[in-house]
Amino acid sequence: MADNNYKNNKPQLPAGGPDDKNSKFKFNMNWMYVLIVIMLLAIFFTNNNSSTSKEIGWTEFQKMAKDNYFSKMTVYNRKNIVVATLRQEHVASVLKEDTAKIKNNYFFGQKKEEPTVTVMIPSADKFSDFYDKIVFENGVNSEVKYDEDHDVIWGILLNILPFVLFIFIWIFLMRRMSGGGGGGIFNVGRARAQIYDKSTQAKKVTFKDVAGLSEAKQEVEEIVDFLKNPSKYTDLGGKIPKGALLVGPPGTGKTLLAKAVAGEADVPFFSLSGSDFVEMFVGVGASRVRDLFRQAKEKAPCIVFIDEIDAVGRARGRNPNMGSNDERENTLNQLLTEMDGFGSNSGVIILAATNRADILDKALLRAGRFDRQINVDLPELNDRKEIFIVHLRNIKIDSSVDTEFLARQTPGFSGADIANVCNEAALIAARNGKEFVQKEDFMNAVDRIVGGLEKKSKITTAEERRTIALHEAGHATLSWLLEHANPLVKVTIVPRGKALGAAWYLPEERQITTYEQLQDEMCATLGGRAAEELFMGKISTGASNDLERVTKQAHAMVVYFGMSQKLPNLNYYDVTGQDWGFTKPYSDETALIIDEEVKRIIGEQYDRAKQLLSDHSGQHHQLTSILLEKEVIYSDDLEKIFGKRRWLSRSQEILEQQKSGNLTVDEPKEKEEE
Ligand code: NHX
Ligand code: ZN
Repeated sequence: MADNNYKNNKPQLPAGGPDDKNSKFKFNMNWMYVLIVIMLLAIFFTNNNSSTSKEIGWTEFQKMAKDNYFSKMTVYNRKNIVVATLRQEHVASVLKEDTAKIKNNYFFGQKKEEPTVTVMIPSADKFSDFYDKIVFENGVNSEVKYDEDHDVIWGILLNILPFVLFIFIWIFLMRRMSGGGGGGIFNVGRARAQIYDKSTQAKKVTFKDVAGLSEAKQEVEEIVDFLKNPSKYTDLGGKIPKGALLVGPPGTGKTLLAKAVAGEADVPFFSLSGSDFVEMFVGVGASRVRDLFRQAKEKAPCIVFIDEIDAVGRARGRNPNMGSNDERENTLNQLLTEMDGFGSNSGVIILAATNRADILDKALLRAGRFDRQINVDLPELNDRKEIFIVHLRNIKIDSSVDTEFLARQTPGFSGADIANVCNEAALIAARNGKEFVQKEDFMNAVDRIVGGLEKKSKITTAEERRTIALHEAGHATLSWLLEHANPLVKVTIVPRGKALGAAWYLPEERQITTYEQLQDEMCATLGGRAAEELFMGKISTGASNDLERVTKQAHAMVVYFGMSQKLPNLNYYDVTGQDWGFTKPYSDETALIIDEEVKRIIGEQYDRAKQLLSDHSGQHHQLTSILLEKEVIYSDDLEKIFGKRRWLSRSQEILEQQKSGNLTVDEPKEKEEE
C-alpha cells in the first residue's frame, strides 16, 4: 500500500483517550457493589435461622457437660458465651430433631455446621473452674478452645468467598469476551476510532508525502484551509462543508490523503472503518455513530475519517420487508442525522473513502452532508514516476534504475502496487546477494506481482509443452498483426502463478476505447484457443481464463456500451442489480438477444483469429519453435520474424509528442523511418 509506512509505527490509543477509563471502571464497579451487598444479605439471613444450634441455660449446660455430652467447647471471652459441639450420640436427644436433617447438613461434602449448643456463662473464670472440676471429678474429656470473636466474621467470609471468586471469574470472562482493547461488554456501543493527534502521531503525514494525485490534493487543500482559518469563510456568511467523499480504486492512497489533511491542518484525526459500526447486536451501530460524533465534537476542530463507508452507506433497500438490513439502515440513518445535527462551524469535517460512489445512498451525497466528491484515480505515467521517486528514497539503487522507465512499465498499477514493486525488488536483490537494487530486479518484481511466483519445477510432457507454445504463439502472432491490440513485451512458456505460459502485454492507458480496439483485443485473446484448434487439431481446457475475459468483455459491449447490432445504444447498467439479481432491468426476450449477441461477437472474433493465423501459419510455426527452444522471447525476436510493427503504440505516440513538443493529437502515423 502506498501508505504502508504511515500505518505501522504508530502507538494506538483506545477510543476516548486515557481520561475516559475512570468512568468505564465506575460503571462496572457499581454493578459489583450491588451484587456483593445482595449476596451478603442473603448469606446473613440464611445463616442465622440455622436449626442445628440451640441456646440452653448455664445449669442445664453444667449437667450435660458433667455427663461428657460435648466433644468440643469454644469459649468466646468477650461475649461470655460458650459454643459446645455435641457428640453424635447426644445430638438427637438434645436438639430434638430428626437425624436425617442433621445428616443432610453437608455442603459439598464438607460439614457446613456442627450440631452445637450455645450457653451464656457467668464469666470465663467461672467456666474454667467448672471445667477443671468436671475433668477431675467426672473424667470429662472435651476439647476446650479459647477464641476471639472474629470467628463469626471468618465464617461469613468463608461462606462468601466462593461467590466472590465466581464474580471475579465472571468479570474476567466478560473482559475476555469483548476482546482485548475494547473493554467490558458494557462498552459495546462505543465507537472504536483510532485517534492520531499530537501526542500519538510519531511522524506527521503531510502533502509532501503524497505523490501524484495533484488534482485531489488541490481540492483537499481547501479543506485544510477551512480548518485552519474558518473565520475567513464564516465572516462572509459562507458555511464550512461538513464532509468530503474520496472516491477511487483500492490502493490509490485515500487514507494517506486524509491523514495528510489532518497533518497539514495540525488537528486530531479519528480513523475508523465503516465495518467498525457493524456488530451482531441490534442498535450498536447507531450508538457507535453517536459516540463517534460526541468524541469528535469534544476534540473539534478535527477530522473524522471513515474508511470503506459502503459498509454502512449502501443504498437503503426499496422493499422494506425483503432483503433489507435493518441494523445497517439504522446506522446509516443515525449517520445522516448526526451529519445534519452538528452546526457547520463546529469544526468537525468528515472524510469518507469508498471505491464505489454509485452504490452509496443518495441521502449521503446530498448537499450538507458529503458535499464534495474528490476523485482519487489510479496514477498516470507522471504520477507513477513521482510515486516511484518517493518509494525509492529508502532503497539503495544503482544507475541502471530509471524511474521514467519503471513508470512506463507499470500501467494500471496503484500507489500500493508500486510500493509493493519497490519492496519486492529490494527483496529479490537481497536474495541474490546484490549490493544495489538493479533494473532487472524491478522487472522481476513487476512480473512477480502481475503473474505470481515462477514455477520452474512444474513437470510437463513434450506434447503439453507444444500445446503451450502453440497457444502462446497464437496470442503473440495476433497481437503483432492487429493494429489495436496491446503491444507485446514478451512471450513465455515458463509456468508462473496459475498459468502455464503467458503473453505479456503493456496495457495501453487509453482514456476511451473504440469498438475496433475492443474487437482487436478480443481477437488476440482468442488467438490461443484458435491456434490450438488450427495446429493441434484439438482444444484444451487451458484457455478458460482467456475465454472468461473475452466473454466478460463481449457482455459488457452488449449490455453497457450499446455496441451490438441488435441492441444498439442501450445501457442496462443498474445499481439495484446488487440485490442478488432478482430484478433485471430488461425483459426475458432481451436477455435472449443479449446472449445471442455475445455469442455472435465472440464467434466473429474467433473466426477472424483462425483466418489470420492460417494466413500467417509459417510465421506462427517459426515463433512456436523458437519459443520451445528459448522458453522466453522478447519483442525484438518477434520483430525478426514479422518485421517491424506497422503501428505505433499509444505510449510511443505520447512519447513522440512530448519529444517534439507538439501535444495535439493527430492521425496515427505509419512508421517508416528507423
Ligand atoms: C490447470 N493451468 O489449471 C493448469 C495448470 C493454455 C497453455 N490445470 O491463456 O495456463 O490450464 O495465454 C489467471 C491467469 C486459470 C488465472 C491465468 C486461471 C490460467 C494461460 C488455467 C495457458 N495464456 N491456463 C493462457 C493457462 C491452466 C488458468 C488463471 C490463469 C495454457 C493458459 C491455466
Ligand atoms: Zn491464452
